[in-house]
This record gives sequence, structure tokens and C-alpha cells, in this order.
Amino acid sequence: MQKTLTIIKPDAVARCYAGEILAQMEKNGLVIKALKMLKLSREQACEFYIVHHKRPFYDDLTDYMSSGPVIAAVLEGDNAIDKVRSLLGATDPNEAEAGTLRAQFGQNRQENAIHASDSPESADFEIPFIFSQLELSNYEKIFSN
Ligand code: FUP
Repeated sequence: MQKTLTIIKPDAVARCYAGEILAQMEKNGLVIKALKMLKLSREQACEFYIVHHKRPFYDDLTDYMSSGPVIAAVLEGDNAIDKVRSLLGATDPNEAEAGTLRAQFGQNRQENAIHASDSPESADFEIPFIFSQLELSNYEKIFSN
């Protein structure tokens, strides 16, 4: 079992695709282990995407990611990181394979509907960046008895 972080981005939340995106994740065997809506500050978005800080799109990306509410989820499943990345499809929705989430719900390379951790190291950074220990343990407490 592996956990990954997904963030339904401001464009997909605003266009009311969040429920459909989560439903497709669940239909593909992923289990929601933590879930919340939040609005990142500009500073939080910059820190979250710090690995991209030298990329030309960094300012635009962090402006956009802090422009409106997002819905973050920790998803668990066998090989969850690679599985979710393949459900997402390519970064550019126009290049994403038909049926993938970005092909269905994304608009362009920036407004591409959903983020997902790209490696175990990223997941280890991103999950506790977004969710507190209390939020992560709540699910286990609620459903273990
Ligand atoms: P991905 O891992 O598929 O989300 O894509 P990348 O790691 O290549 O890019 C990180 C983020 O930067 C993605 F959310 C998309 C965004 N991006 C842009 O906004 N413009 C670009 O030209 C490329 C990526």
C-alpha cells in the first residue's frame, strides 16, 4: 500500500469537477484517506512548488495555485503514486491520452485540473505539507472500530 497527495486545482474546483475527479479515483481502486478544501497563500504555493523555483512558469504557477480554493486528498492504493499519475495523463491536457483526468477536465499546461505527487520523496514532502498529523490520523481513528 502506498499513499499519494492529490490537489484538485482552482480551475477544476471552480468548474465543479471535484466530485467527478474523486469518483474516478475511487472507481480505480484508490481510497480517500484524508480530504479537505483550502486556499493556499502565495507563500504556501511558492513553498509547495519550491522544486520548480527556477522554471520560467514558477511565478504564474504559484499565482494561479493561490488564486482560489483547492481540494486536497491523500489517496491510498497499490502502487498509488504511479497509478494516479497514469490516471492524470500528460501535463498538457492537449497531449494527455483520451480518458485521462487531464484530457477530460484540464484546459492548458497550467490549468490542468489536478496535481499528484510524482515520487515517494515528493509524497513524503507534500502529504505533511498539506495535512496535519491530526488530520492524517483522524481517518484511522474514525474507521478502525
Ligand atoms: P506535472 O508533474 O505533470 O504536474 O508537471 P510538471 O512537474 O512538469 O509541472 C509542474 C507544474 O507546473 C504543473 F502543475 C503544471 C505547471 N506547468 C506550467 O504551469 N507551465 C508549464 O509550461 C509547465 C508546467
